[in-house]
Amino acid sequence: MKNTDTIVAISTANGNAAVGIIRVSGPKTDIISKHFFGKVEPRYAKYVKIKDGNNNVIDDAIVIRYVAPSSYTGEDMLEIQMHGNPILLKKFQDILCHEYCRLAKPGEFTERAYLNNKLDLVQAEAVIDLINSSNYDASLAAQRSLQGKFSNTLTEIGDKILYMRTLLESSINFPEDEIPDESSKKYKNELDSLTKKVEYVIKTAKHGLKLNDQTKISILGKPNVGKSTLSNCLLGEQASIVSAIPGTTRDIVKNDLSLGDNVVTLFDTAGLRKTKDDIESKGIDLSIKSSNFSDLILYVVDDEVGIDEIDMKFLTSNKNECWIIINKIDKTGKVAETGTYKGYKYFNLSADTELGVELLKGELMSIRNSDHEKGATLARERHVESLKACLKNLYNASKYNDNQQLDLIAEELRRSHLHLQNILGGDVDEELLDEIFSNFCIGK
Ligand SMILES: Nc1nc2c(ncn2[C@@H]2O[C@H](COP(=O)(O)OP(=O)(O)OP(=O)(O)O)[C@@H](O)[C@H]2O)c(=O)[nH]1
Ligand SMILES: [Mg+2]
Repeated sequence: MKNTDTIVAISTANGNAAVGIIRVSGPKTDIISKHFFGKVEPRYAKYVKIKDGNNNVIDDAIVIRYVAPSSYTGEDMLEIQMHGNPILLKKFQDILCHEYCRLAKPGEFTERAYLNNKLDLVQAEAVIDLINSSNYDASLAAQRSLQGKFSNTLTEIGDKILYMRTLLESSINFPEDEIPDESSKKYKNELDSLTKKVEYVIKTAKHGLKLNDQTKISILGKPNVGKSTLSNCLLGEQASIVSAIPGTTRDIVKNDLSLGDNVVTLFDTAGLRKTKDDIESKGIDLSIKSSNFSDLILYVVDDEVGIDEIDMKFLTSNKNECWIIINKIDKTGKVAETGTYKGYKYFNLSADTELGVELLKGELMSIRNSDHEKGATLARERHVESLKACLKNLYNASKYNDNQQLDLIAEELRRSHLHLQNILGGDVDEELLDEIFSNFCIGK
């Protein structure tokens, strides 16, 4: 697709910084380059002076010229690296807009890259996911999608479907060459392997959907066991009030906790007990709610009291992962250690003296690592929906294969292929494209 407009945008974040970058893309790039910077060799950094209409030097800058199709957008492009002052950047952008360009819409550079076949739609989505990823693992997963890992998987499945369609076409056109039972068996094997593959991709895509969610960790337990002391200790600040009076924490205290490369949300909650106090009881309701939406519960007990039936009842009734924190070992003299108790990971520690807390932190840091090892890719709801639709067609195809209705199998396969193509951007409508690219920042 040819774009007649030349677009410009400040691609760096707003604010004062060492460097600020203006990007230009489109057919007038060459004219702009010659007019403002003289001869610029493609892909060489050239030091230039930028002037306004009155010949005042606005800034000195580095300019890089890219020639179509070897650029991000696939068009002629310029990247002008100025000093990172928004006033200077805006001034030069205005000068360019006055005669040569219009301001780019959000994501328009990437949209042009997509329209010029530099990226498929999954990769374009991965660009924004990479920029917005909320943790390191999510950024790695987005990068894998950007490199084409997810797209390649979809293309491989699509190729297999196409191969099956050609087999079917020949069976339909030359039925005399076929032995019905044998071909039905052959198609069954192909369809089974395709269905398994798509089921697996849906599973990993659903997993990828969650990667961008910040992990939620709640600290729960009876009153006075040291939940707030543990929360403060992990955060390294006095975020919650600590006191020897049971029932101190009434509300949920929510904070961001940095764990290595990741940030998780930590919730300190009201101690669980039966109470007639209306406010405390509302707080306890919130504690229970937080235990339901958390990815991990740190269930704290006081080592002087030990784990009783009420604690076990909470642990066994909870469907989310729970680790038991046996706190206050400075009083009981136990050693700091971790192990398993009745199937639950436990940690002996003292939140007050911080004995054993490093051990817990170390384990908390590794809670996302499994995603990283699996080589996960980021996914979106629309991917999962299309994959499910593709799977439904494959199930239907298997059903028709049982009755040897070859033309109906072929039709189901055609539809399943379309759903896969839509994920990659095959036949998507403009509304969807607008929705995807409008979530980008300007200049990307
Ligand atoms: N000796 C010792 N005391 C602790 C430890 N952790 C907490 N405490 C004390 O236990 C008391 C209760 O601590 P909190 O952190 O307020 O307990 P909590 O579980 O948040 O209590 P509620 O908010 O009332 O549910 C305070 O006096 C703390 O100083 C510990 O590891 N060792
Ligand atoms: Mg508390």
